[in-house]
Amino acid sequence: MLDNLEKAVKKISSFLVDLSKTVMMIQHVLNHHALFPSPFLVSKMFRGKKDFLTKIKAVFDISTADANCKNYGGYLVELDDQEEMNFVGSFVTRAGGWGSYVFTGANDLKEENRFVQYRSKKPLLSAIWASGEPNNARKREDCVEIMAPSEENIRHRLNDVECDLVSRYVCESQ
Ligand SMILES: [Ca+2]
Ligand SMILES: [Ca+2]
Repeated sequence: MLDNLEKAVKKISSFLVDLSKTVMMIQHVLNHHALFPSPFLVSKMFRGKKDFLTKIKAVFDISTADANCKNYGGYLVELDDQEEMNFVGSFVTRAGGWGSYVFTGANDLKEENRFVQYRSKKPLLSAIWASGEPNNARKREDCVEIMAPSEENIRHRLNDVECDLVSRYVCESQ
């Protein structure tokens, strides 16, 4: 009786493995099919990876955004240093993406003022904040945008902002 049950469980789990492989294959085909154009613009290579910028602006939702990145083989961008910020910033400029907020994977949703990356949970090591940031304005700023250089900040900088703003976001490939 138990033996049979064990066999049945084994059969079902191997079936599930096959099924998830099939689903992944279908997902891959759909992602690369001309009928379903990619929602992202793709950068050149940087440190062996590419960055993707969403083509359209929409209300940001960090878990949905990261899941969309995952569908295309990536995760919400983790800006580790100024050089990477400059690369992503120039890519956004070339893509004409500054008409809205441009979100990264950094956030302090779990614990106020402890900024970590969404996927890796790594703390922001060299968080390069804009002057006066992060300021958690109105006590509601738990997500992080990259900003274009300005008079105040001569290089690309980070700023904490509210999470549900109309925005674009950037993914980086695995
Ligand atoms: Ca905050
Ligand atoms: Ca802020």
